[in-house]
Amino acid sequence: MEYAIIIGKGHCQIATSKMTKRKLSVQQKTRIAKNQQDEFGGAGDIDSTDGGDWNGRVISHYGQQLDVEILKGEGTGSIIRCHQRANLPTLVPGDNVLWHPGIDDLGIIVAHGGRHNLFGRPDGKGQLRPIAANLDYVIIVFAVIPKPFPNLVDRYLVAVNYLNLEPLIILNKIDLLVEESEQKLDNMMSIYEELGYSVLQVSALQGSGIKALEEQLRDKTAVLVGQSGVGKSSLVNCLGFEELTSVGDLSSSKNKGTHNTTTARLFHLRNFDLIDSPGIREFSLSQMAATEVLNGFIELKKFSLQCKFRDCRHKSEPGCAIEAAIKNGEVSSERFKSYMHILSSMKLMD
Ligand SMILES: Nc1nc2c(ncn2[C@@H]2O[C@H](COP(=O)(O)OP(=O)(O)OP(=O)(O)O)[C@@H](O)[C@H]2O)c(=O)[nH]1
Ligand SMILES: [Mg+2]
Ligand SMILES: [Zn+2]
Repeated sequence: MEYAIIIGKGHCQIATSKMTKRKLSVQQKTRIAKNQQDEFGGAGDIDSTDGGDWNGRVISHYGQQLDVEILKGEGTGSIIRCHQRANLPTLVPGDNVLWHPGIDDLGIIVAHGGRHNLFGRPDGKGQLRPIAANLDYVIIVFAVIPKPFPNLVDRYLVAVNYLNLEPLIILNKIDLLVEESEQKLDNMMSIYEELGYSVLQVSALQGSGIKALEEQLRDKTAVLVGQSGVGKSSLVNCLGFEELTSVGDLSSSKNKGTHNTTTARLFHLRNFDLIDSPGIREFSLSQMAATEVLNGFIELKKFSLQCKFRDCRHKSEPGCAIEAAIKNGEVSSERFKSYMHILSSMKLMD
């Protein structure tokens, strides 16, 4: 099954950065754009700006067009629809840009600011398909329902580690916990906690755990990722002052998400920014090397350095430190199985 992310279904509304309903007239947009151009002396043919002199931030990308928040001058805080110059890379929420007016009432993005980092997923050719940029955290969300898959969390952790990003793991919908699921999920959470990851349990519906999440996110920018239906958009609504985005019901037959969110979007919330993203079916790590997968399993990596043979495959070879660590309880056998599962799905195992 392929990882599914659908980009394209957009709306053409100009809204303020807080996503209230303030609309700009075409004349206002043109005037703002003209002033922006004067301020930057016409952007010419620049395609990358590292000096911090950008005047916009990408909020969302819809097919050929982008919503850009105006960061300087008249209209600051409003959002203008823009095209981007063809020579620029794919731009995503969180990207800083330099834009100026086009011939119609749309802006043109002529340059992008250097990125501190980028989260994305590998496409079929092993290229990173970007989702969000300039992040402090990647928030990996899973829920009591739909059924959580620890292997999916592990795949995200591998990707996050590979991209040098900071993960935050969230279990949502704890209001739906019953004794059996509670035991199972407690075990799962404690594995990640013991590895040193930040793990939070919340209910976007009832608000429990939300204060701790807010504390963790203060002054940060984070992207929400995870299966469809786990409550990413619900978390955005719960952490904002008003309903900012739509949520979708789970399918009644299978209790799975219905891929409600179709494009990533940045929201300014209380004192932090959250980027909502479309839910996924499967996170493929195609084309990643076996060592890069191992690096993302931090405890396995650590013990692998102590294996007797440098090329140990951790499959009953003599002196395998991972096997020993599983036996004496220092490494969770679930995590090891998950690692092997990823390798076999990537056909990296013989
Ligand atoms: N009981 C309960 N339901 C929740 C909670 N959070 C979200 N939901 C419900 O879960 C369903 C899916 O929520 P969404 O916020 O649309 O999920 P999503 O992760 O954004 O899904 P996609 O946009 O499809 O990726 C909705 O019916 C929400 O009302 C929660 O804390 N508790
Ligand atoms: Mg959503
Ligand atoms: Zn070994």
